[in-house]
Amino acid sequence: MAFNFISAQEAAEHIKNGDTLGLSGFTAPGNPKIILEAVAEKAAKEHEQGREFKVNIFTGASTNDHVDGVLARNNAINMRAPYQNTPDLRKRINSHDAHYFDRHLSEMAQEVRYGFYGDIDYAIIEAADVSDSGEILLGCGVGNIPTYAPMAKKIFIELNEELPKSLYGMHDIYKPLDPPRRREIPIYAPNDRIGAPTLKVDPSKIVGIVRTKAFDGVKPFTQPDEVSKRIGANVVNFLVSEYRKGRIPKEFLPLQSGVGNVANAVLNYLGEDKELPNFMMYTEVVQDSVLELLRLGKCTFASTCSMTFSDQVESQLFADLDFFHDKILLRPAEISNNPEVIRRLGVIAMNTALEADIFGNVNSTHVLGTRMMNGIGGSGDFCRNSYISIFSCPSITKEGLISNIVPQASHVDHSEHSVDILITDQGIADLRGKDPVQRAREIIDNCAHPMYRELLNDYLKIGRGGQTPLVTDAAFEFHRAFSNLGDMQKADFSKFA
Ligand code: 0RQ
Repeated sequence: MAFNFISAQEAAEHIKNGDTLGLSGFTAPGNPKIILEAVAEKAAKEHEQGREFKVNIFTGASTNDHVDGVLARNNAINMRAPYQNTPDLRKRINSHDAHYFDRHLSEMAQEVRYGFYGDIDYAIIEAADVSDSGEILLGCGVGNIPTYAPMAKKIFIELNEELPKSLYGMHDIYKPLDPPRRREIPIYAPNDRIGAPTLKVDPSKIVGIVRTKAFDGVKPFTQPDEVSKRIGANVVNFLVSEYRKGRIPKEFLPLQSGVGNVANAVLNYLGEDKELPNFMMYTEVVQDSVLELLRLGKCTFASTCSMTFSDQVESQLFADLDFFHDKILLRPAEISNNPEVIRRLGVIAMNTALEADIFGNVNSTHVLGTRMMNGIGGSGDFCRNSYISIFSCPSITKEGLISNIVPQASHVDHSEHSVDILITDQGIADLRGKDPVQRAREIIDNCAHPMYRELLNDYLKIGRGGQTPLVTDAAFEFHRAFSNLGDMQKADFSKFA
């Protein structure tokens, strides 16, 4: 079939106010890069004319400035799911200009298929290659496109000439059957391949192909700071101690690691450790440190939804693709984050918290309980179903004006029932097998910053009984002190005694 090669502006002309767009990719990689910029330009022109223009955007996870950034600056997003991390969109979400619903990443595709969120008008897909019969070789992130593309009424492709065609074979495209006919997902080891190397779409739905040469634009990591290093060392010490006690099998277990500097620091420390055996990853994103671990053989295989490498590290990958080709497999989000598979494989989950409370509840999403930061992402998929669930965060933020350990989390994403281990720069709290008061002592003694320990103990002392000694009027005293006085150290529990 002969396809139409068109410009991004021509593609944008098709897209109307209120359309729902399903995009390929997961974090920056695999996202379309130029059509959404043209849609944002169109929105700006429509707004100048006094006309409404907003679209609904469904993705695999966060995107990049080419998508969420530019659309948000032009106030062109109505509904958005399931995850984002762009400052401009964050502002729109918190002012209700954009209606964001934050979903577990493993669930988004099936919920779209179940019809919960309406139709998909256009799928927009970044591709390394496309055949006449509609076989699409995807880029470095998959996300939910195996669901969005077949459901979409029409498809645009961004053919990215920077993506090597030798990516062929690194994708594993598989879509589960829906209830009541769903069968098991037949992954019994992280490197089991169950699907196809390409995404097959109906070629007659492809309205046009836009050529691009854009990189993902992922920034390299800065050197980990002292706090990240201490957290990283504590995570590795914990894993070594569990391994020595025989609580992790001899051949080790697959690891999942969230995003960010702390996660990168943890993986760097794992690379240096001589005691732990080589390991595999069953995760949703691999960052720069993982490429080095694969090169060294410390990590022997990574199943992921996205290769979230900085542009520099991505170039190294492409230059040495023969070596890495059989060591990384890119899967759809509902498979990379699949609860059934995570539970079966015994994945050790390592994610980051914004704050945790003394009873073990974790807030990953809402600053001071109200302002959306990013979203739950895959942290819930992994934490709830993992073999061991580890959350880490610094003990204090903003030079100590904020304690990341609080009497009561101001928003709960991961409850005390799903959080096994809490780690800060101060140390490790093992919450397994402990009741709420025992957990509180463990967290205050081992994870809270010394400058906040007394205040947290003051809160425990005013408890009026019950298994969880929550004091309703005092539970948010830390947050009140920060909001009203700019410093959680100004919390005062004497008035509640
Ligand atoms: O603010 O930007 O003004 O400096 O929050 O904090 O310490 O840089 O944290 O970048 O590692 O992100 C939980 C958000 C952590 C992330 C979260 C302020 C702090 C700073 C950021 P500034 P840090 P990180 C895999 C799994 C959920 C999704 C997930 C996340 C800013 O890890 O989105 O896990 N997780 N996905 O100063 C007020 C507090 C604060 C606070 C930090 N207690 N109160 N502000 N900050 N703690 C990936 C995917 O799912 C795709």
